[in-house]
Amino acid sequence: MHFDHMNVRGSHSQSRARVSYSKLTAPSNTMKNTSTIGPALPLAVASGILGFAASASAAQITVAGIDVPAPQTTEWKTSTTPKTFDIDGDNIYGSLASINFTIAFPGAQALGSSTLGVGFVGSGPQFNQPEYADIDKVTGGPVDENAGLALNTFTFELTGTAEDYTGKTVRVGFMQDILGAGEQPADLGKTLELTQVAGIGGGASGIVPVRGLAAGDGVPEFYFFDITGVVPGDRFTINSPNPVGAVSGYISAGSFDLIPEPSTALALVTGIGMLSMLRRRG
Ligand SMILES: [Ca+2]
Ligand SMILES: [Ca+2]
Repeated sequence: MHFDHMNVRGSHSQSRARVSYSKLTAPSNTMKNTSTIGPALPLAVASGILGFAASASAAQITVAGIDVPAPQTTEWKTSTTPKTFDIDGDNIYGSLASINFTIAFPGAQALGSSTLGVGFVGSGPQFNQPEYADIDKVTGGPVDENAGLALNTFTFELTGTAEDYTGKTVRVGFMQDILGAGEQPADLGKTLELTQVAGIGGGASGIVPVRGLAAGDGVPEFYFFDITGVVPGDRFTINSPNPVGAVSGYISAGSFDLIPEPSTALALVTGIGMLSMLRRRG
């Protein structure tokens, strides 16, 4: 476990963070936040009840892909748009669960649930403004809705049974660059880091620069992370600290896909190989 993100977090002053916060949260005359995504059940159901097998191995977090561009990001729910980083076979990001902050969280399960899915543990304050980027509705494209966001941080729990995760990889993606034109020049110096915060293990992805720390252009990108060795009840936090002199860090829409067991993937690769051999013969 390491705490590099805390160094980044500590590199700005409280006063700057406060200024940044007000920039990002300037009220809109035309739209108000109607709701905030929250836990499906009271937190009394929270972890600590589950007994984890001491022999289970710790979850591992790796970076799968960064700066994955439009249109596959904005059209994340449109299956006819090719998806470079979706390998569960349906060409849709977020087949297991998806969240668009302030709007909906299909696939959400109660914390501690034995049903496969994702539990909402907590997030920074959530916002949605009319000038934010248009993305496919979280409940299904191609109809669009505004991308919402959570300031700085979002923590989730992976729910289900041990069998649900054995030998599999959970691929999680989070959008960036959804702010309106007025905030894009200051949407720079951003980073993301995914860290395990509860359960077995305490790994981290390492710090991922967003757009190479460059300013935004309002065309959203996805940042993907892979988690292996999951034990139900494991919790993870995606952090985007406040950079100095810029608008606040934020997490926008998130996708969760469960990648089939390696044996299945291998069979697919083998099948493709055989197809190409047949083509060469034909
Ligand atoms: Ca998928
Ligand atoms: Ca962009």
